[in-house]
Amino acid sequence: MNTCREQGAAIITAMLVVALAATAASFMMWQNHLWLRQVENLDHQAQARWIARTAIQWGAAILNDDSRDVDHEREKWASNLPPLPAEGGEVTGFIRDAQGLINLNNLVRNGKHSQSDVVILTRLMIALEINPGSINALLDWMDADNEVSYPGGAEDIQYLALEPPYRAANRALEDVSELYRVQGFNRETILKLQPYVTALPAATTINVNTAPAEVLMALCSGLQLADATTLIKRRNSQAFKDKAEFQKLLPQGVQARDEDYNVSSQFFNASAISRNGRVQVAYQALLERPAQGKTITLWLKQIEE
Ligand SMILES: [Ca+2]
Ligand SMILES: [Ca+2]
Repeated sequence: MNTCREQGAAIITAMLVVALAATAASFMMWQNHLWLRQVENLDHQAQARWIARTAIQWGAAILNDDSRDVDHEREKWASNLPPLPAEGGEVTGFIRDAQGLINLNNLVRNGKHSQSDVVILTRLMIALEINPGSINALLDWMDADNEVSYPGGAEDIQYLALEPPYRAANRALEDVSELYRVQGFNRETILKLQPYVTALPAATTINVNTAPAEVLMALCSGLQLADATTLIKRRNSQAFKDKAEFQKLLPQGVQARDEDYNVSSQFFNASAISRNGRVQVAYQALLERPAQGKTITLWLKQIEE
């Protein structure tokens, strides 16, 4: 009996050992497979990043070759890059004129509030049905001093009372998303504003060859939507070649301040999306094309998807 029991135990032990060995082997295979996939993903990610960055550099090269006197949406830089095969994946991208938008950093010039830019942003906010009262808080956020502009302004004293407390930036905006920290702006107003505003590292003019109707209406006092649409139709068939031509086409009584607009641009936003294997990456960049010399990348960031 004892021998039979011992034999049975030995068989069960042997079966257990075999089962354990099989489990260990399949675990090791699974780990190997996982490791290989991770290596492959990292490789695809590196490739996709490199290709997206190259596409943005390619965009900068197109801007270098473009005529700088006039910039409009029928030029080569403005056409979307169709999905192109690249290193086993594909890449696509586009460039948009950053000066078709209202530059919020124009509001404070040389440390001082710029009333003409306040007027432009006020017109935009009223058209978008946003209370323009929060503009004073934005001026305070960017101006160098700590004196509150009334009404609606806010400096350290207001922000330090919040939980968690923080201070006013007292410098130009780095990104439009910074508005979330400015008193009076909320998600709803920022989402409404975002298609029409930008934050550029220098004071800029609005390019009337690329600005949407809402921005043209904010730029020109008395311009109605129908007039803005007519101007856009005209520039779609023939871009405004200079400021005098744009001025001449404005309806009677409508005015734009000469210092506030132009027909060309210096700042552009470039985007590239690249796919490689299972990986997709997206990059955004701000490009500056000076009056002379090559286009430079002011910042480049990977966008989380
Ligand atoms: Ca051009
Ligand atoms: Ca301030």
